[in-house]
Amino acid sequence: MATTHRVTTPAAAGRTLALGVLALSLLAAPPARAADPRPGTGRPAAGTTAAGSAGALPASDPGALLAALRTARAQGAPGAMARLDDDGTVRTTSVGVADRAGRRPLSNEDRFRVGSVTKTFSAVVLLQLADEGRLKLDEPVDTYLPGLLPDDRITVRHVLGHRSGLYDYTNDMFARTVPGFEAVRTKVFTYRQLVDLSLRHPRTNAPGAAYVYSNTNFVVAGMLIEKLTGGPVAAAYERRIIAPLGLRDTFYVHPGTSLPGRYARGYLTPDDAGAPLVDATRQTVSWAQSAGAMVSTTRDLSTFFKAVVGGRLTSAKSLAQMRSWRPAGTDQAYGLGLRRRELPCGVAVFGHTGAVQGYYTYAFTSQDGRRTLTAAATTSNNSAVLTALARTLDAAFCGKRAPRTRGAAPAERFEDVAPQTPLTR
Ligand code: REY
Repeated sequence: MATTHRVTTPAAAGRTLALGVLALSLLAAPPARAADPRPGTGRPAAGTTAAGSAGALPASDPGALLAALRTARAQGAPGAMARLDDDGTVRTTSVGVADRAGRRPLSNEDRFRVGSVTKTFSAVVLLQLADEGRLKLDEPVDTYLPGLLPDDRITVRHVLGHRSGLYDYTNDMFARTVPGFEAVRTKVFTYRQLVDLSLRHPRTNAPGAAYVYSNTNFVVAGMLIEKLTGGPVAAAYERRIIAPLGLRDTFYVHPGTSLPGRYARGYLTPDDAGAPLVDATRQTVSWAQSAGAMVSTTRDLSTFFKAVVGGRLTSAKSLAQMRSWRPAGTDQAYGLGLRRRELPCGVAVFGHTGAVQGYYTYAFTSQDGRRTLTAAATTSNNSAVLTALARTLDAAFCGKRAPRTRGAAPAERFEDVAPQTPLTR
């Protein structure tokens, strides 16, 4: 059974809401930042116009969106959902269950683990610190965390762009999916322990020489946040992003193991075909922390990415840094904690993907933030589900517009939610 809800609000109401969020953001800004002029605040990002690109986007295709969610379910996800925010019109769609035992239908009100979408939150905090003159992107990490890394040429920018060469320790941790997960499900790691796991391996590349996605980078990002703010990352996310944007369903949960309030359970797909799904909902996510331990909803992630690309969380200069793209796989590029995907119809979208045991997430927005799609499925380690979920982006941003022709064979897509860990299906 599928549920689709459509709420149409006049575009003007949407703008009032955006202004409300802006006002709230300014009111709730910490004193240091309230005094700090942020030229990009509340204005369109550099390179966009007030009209933005949403007007130029093809109409979305709700039927294709529902079909993509149904395919994710048919491929093994107990539940799949999506929220499309299109210039004041909201459409939420969900299929399947939030809990396999209780058979409660999944809804977009359900919170879930967003995995690496957490990385964008971490990057935003560091860019705000750069705006406040407390951090320089091209400064070595060693300046702020002396002796942590063995190469003092690794800069903050390299870390935020996955170009440090720091090996991803999760490659070893999750080489065997279910035993790997069960070994860390209730573990509590320090950041330093995670960095040490990475440093047992040689660097994958010289600093700045190549893009190689690695969780280690955003563990270092978390250490930088804690060093520079003098408090836990949770407090920085709360004070700088969650409270100003009024994200009521967004939490950084670590080392607790439960999701607060109403949530969807997540089910890990074992490597052995036919083996039963493993309920992975309860875990510390200590293996990821500032690289992946956030909980949210489709609504809050849409609000967040709209605010990111709208320049409401950082200065325009910092947003331009987040959008300094390097190639990162077929039709993809990575900036600083932000991914750019070019969809088959040629439309570019901005956001992040997430994969944590039991959950896959896609959260992307158009360049001007006027159209946003957040989709999640309640299983992971299942590439067929991941691929099906990616089709929600095509449905949302390309609609029925034909793919651009690329020559004889369709381009192979490469998802680097967990790049070196083999996807089994
Ligand atoms: C780790 C593997 C995924 C998860 C990862 N997630 O790095 C970060 C992200 C936070 O990008 C696991 N896969 C799965 C395996 C494969 O265990 N052997 O799919 O749940 O979001």
